[in-house]
Amino acid sequence: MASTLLETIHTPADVQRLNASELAQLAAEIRHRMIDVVSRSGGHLASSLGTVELTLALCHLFNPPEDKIIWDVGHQSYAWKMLTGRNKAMEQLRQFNGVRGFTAPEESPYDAAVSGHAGVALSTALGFAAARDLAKGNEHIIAIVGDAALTNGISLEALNAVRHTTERLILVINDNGMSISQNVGAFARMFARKIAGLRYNRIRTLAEATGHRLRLRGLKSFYQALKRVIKPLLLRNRSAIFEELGLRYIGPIDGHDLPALLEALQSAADGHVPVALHIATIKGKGYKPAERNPSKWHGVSPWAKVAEPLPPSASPRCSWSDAFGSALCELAQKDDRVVAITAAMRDGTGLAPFFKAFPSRAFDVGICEEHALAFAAGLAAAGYRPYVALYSTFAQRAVDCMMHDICLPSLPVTLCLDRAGIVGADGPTHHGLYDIAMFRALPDLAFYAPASREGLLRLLQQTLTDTRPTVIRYPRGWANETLPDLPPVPAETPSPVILALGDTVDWIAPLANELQLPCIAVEQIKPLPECLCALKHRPLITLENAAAQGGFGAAVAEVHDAPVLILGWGDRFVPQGSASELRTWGRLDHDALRERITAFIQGLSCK
Ligand SMILES: Cc1ncc(C[n+]2csc(CCOP(=O)(O)OP(=O)(O)O)c2C)c(N)n1
Repeated sequence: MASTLLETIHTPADVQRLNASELAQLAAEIRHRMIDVVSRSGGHLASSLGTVELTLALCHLFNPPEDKIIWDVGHQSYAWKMLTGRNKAMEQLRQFNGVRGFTAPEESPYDAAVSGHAGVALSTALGFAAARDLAKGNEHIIAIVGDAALTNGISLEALNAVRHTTERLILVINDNGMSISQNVGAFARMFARKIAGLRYNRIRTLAEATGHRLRLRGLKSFYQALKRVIKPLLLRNRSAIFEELGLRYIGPIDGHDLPALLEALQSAADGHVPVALHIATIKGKGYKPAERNPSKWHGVSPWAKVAEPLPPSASPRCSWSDAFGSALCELAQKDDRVVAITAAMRDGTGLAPFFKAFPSRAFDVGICEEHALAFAAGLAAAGYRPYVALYSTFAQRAVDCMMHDICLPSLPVTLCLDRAGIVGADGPTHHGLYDIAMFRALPDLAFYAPASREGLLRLLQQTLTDTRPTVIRYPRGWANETLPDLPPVPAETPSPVILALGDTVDWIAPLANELQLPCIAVEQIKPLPECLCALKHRPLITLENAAAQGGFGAAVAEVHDAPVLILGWGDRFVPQGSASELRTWGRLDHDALRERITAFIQGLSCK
């Protein structure tokens, strides 16, 4: 027997049968369940709390999976997952073999597109719309894009293309005024006037209602005058921009007012022009701590299990991001050419202290990774030393800017790649595994992977005197202060040598010591480390927290004369899970490494 209404919902058709009060009850149950699940699994809570009514309205009015609902980033899709057959499975949210924290077509036919990286939903929706139009189909195509994701270059390219691609598409702009932290830029300023817009809409509704009630003859013309004079003042250029782009603008609508949402979506669905439906929502809606501090509650670790505060550790550890942020502050203190750039990730990349200490030399460009690098090129050409901090996975967007705008003119820009390597529960869209393969082909680039906090500081220091473009990659998690002890390379025997790149020195140190295999912690990808010359005829074992194909080991094998065993992430997308689950899955845990290395060494002696 189902004890909640939510437990009786298996598909959107079940939502369609509910009346207004049942829908309100369901909204409350969804929020309750979401908070409960995330308290145990961790995840993106605040954004998903803000889209509960929108999700209910979409399920109530439309018929997915025939109608395509495409979520940008997808971190706001928890209610969607609950209403499309995955409520029970949410118990395993973000866990190994469990429900993904973003939409994933391989998980459910209701997830029309993969998501995780911002800015692509409108383009994908346009593709679905073009396909529908070609097939003379009738289904609805709806993209839901956050106010921050809307400012991404790909979103803007898609906006430019809407009108000449299709006549029927709904773009829902989910405007909560927030990226992960405060949204930035001209769009954010324009949207900030939504409050005024909401007020206008309330005055209009009141005027209409009063007119009906009193049957005042003059009120119609009063209302028209109100519309002529006040509406442009309050909404100013916001609706004009969308209408110039060929989309009918509806809004702003209170995104937590279900009847208003249903009416606006129905009106958007009935039209024969593309619609931009602008809704105002509250990030964290319904959970006071998240409403008060939506940035902190954007992505959270599980908190239910932590009954008491953890005891203070003897040696407080420092994350790679914090190590980077404080090192850059030191550099900026000494050298006023140093400037920092983030693409909407000032907290995640450890740059928050830099923004505080050097506000005029810190730039948040929004979710615009390509712009971040091309912008850095301009600053560098003008004599500054820009440090651009991006997550490895999001930097994939900007490879061309690195090649065309930075490496070709050889500008002293340092690209600092955080979360380089596996990231855990965020899964395949967020693992930073491809940067070595993508960037190492670029001529004139210096490319490093520090193995300790001390290494990161030294390499950052070095970039101040080096004039080459540089990439520095480091993983998610805690940074070692210094290197672990490793068996040295004996000069007299030609035994195989392990080259452990960056953070993998921690993975291999116990095994290298156990097998007494010589091991070198390598911090340099390009140019290749000088130690390779001395190891010329020795078999090598390379290890990297990156895709093996095209990575560091592949670079070594390209030039090395003796056999090379390349150990890294194999040629398949890595799922979500804890670091240890994933290392077992990828045959990179202690036992698998022992097996693979032993087999390699045995193979050598057979030759
Ligand atoms: C290309 C890219 N860069 C950065 C991120 C990291 N990121 C995840 S969510 C987010 C903010 C999204 O804000 P918005 O689009 O307004 O959606 P909301 O969370 O407010 O619903 C950012 C910057 C990303 N997912 N993709």
